Amino acid sequence: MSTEKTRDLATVTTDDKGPLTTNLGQPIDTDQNSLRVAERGPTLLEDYVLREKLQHFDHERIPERIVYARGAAAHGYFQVYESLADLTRAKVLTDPGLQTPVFVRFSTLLGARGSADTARDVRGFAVKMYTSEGNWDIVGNNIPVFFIQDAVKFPDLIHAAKPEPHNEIPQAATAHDTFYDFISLTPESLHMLMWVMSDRAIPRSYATMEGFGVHTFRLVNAAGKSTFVKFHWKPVLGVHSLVWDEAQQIAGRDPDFHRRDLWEAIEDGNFPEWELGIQTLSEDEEDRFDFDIRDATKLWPEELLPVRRVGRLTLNRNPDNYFAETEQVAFSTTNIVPGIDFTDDPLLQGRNFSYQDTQLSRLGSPNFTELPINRPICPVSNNQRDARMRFTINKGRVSYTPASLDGHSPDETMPSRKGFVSYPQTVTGPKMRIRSRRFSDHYGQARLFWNSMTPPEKEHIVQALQSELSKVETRAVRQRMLESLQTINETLAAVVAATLGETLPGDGTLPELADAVSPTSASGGVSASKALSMAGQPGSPKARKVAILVEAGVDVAQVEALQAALKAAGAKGEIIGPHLGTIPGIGAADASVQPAKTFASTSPALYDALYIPGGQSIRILKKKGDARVFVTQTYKHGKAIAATGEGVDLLKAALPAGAALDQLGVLSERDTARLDTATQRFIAAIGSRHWGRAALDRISY
Ligand code: HDE
Repeated sequence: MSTEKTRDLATVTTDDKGPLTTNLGQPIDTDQNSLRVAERGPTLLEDYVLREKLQHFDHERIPERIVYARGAAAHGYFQVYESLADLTRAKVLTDPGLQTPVFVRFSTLLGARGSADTARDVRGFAVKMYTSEGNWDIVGNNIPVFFIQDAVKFPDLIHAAKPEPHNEIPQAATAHDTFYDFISLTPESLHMLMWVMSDRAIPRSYATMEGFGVHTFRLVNAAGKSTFVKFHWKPVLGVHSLVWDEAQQIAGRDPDFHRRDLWEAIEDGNFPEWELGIQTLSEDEEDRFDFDIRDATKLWPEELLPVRRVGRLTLNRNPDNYFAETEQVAFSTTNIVPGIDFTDDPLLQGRNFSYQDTQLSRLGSPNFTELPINRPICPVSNNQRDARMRFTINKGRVSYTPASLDGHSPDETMPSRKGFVSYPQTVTGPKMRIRSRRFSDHYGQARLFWNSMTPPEKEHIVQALQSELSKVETRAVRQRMLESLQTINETLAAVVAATLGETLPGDGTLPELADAVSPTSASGGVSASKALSMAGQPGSPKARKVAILVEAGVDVAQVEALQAALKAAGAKGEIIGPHLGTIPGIGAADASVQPAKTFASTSPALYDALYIPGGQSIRILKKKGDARVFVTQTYKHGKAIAATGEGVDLLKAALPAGAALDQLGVLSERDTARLDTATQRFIAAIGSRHWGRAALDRISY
């Protein structure tokens, strides 16, 4: 007698091997044709195979996220360096021997699911840690402050920022009237606006972004002592960005730029890494600053409260299935573990309601917590039952408490005090719909951010504002925005005003951006903070991509030498030629290269640096507009360029007189005997941008 093998109820993954079946396991003869009467007759209603397949397809989409719809994610782990038991009793932060599994989803706030990765926007940085005490989510951003102070304004902010409702234009962009109408009437948003106009809003990759928990949280230790905390993720590769012109080109050339980069970095073994940082403030220091620590439009200057690096997050595995994992993952600020708690930040309080609510509408049932990507790694035990798509088969008849049947389980953790216990904060006072007076300084930290920028960073902010506000059609809104900018810095406002055809009081000469600083307030007395600037970040070649231009007659040895050196440094060279297949070169007999891309399939915007190897190829490349554009665009975007041997001729021919040569990341080495040192200098230059080159539009051709 044979018994059917008992089905493993926990099985949730499949590689779809074996015979083709229906969703209920019935083997199917074929699904290439539907069931019909004779060869040319009508299809039969009886065809359950067809109906099941179409019905499943018809329901394949779930509503995209209202915000942060466009995203990409990866698996990894988190490990704390040393026990933080003095601050918290959370196991994930107290056991250095523990590798806690994590799933991290990066996203853009505004665009729809199919929008371009490189839009100017805040990036979501949502971390789910599957700890032994339940899931802990830090649902953060790559910008440390938010647009608004109170959750009740969130729908207004998002309605104003999303495409305008009458024509759904523009997609994934803040450059339109309703956004600036709202911003110009909401001064609390100006600090975040400065960040969004800066290069932070166009990151080079997810691996080169900082992450922030934004709100002030609490850490609570075993003795019940609470310490205020801000969470930071510091990228090991440093913070790096694109430039605006480049980001816009990438949006067309490769809208998947960031998700592709994340995917490829992990497949190549270049695992993205961040250190967890904490800034802490003791309970009795709550009122130490001239701003309220519960105000999410304020950061804590690192000069006052340095960031302590306490652990490391590594992303080392791509998801197997985008929908099942990245699309169905459900984050929530309420996913916290014993040892971590909330504060009365009014934005956080509203979020604590919103996330669970949104999952019900997206995922359709409170059982979304049972989906593989959402369920915790520790046991779940309570008296909750039923609802749509229940996966767990609870045994026994007790689904209530108190109960005496079935051994009366699960037990509350109260007697042991080992479970989550809310911090017993004292709260008194009348109920009122009011904003705290300690939240009222909206300009001080916007000025702090502006003051902290280097001249090129200031220039980029100005260019972004000029570009955005030029697209605002209503003059009154543009003028109101200029008034807002004036409250941050007069020079900033004047330079933007000039592009908008407006003049501000003054003698009409445009002031120097470099000297534009403003008095700060609400910043604990700090007037400029190095931590806010992206200058001086580590510039690693790891995971960077270099374009190598070839044509027939290229010196293959030069190409191979660079490829090998790049590989050793964790970077990648991509050969770009006139066609795919084999390009004959010079060197050993049969020397040749195989391009991965052609000028038709790629663009200089997609690379971190450019290499022009020597050879007879240069004679052809010099005559090619595409090759010259590669040089000028790479130069314009501040990226490293190296030319060796005859390659120097193309470099000189393409760059106009007055362009930087042999300085600021532009390197030429005619003597091929010195290839090695040239290569090493080049590789050292590809992980950073080189500002200070004379801009092409200020050079005469
Ligand atoms: Fe969110 N936010 N948010 N948010 N948020 C969502 O939840 C919301 C806010 C953030 O990769 C939604 O599952 C309200 C701040 C990220 O899946 C929704 C308020 C910060 C993600 C929601 C805020 C964030 C979300 C939409 C004002 C930075 C994507 C889909 C009180 C600290 C997570 C979803 C992912 C997603 C509500 C403000 C970050 C609707 C009401 C501040 C990274 O629930």
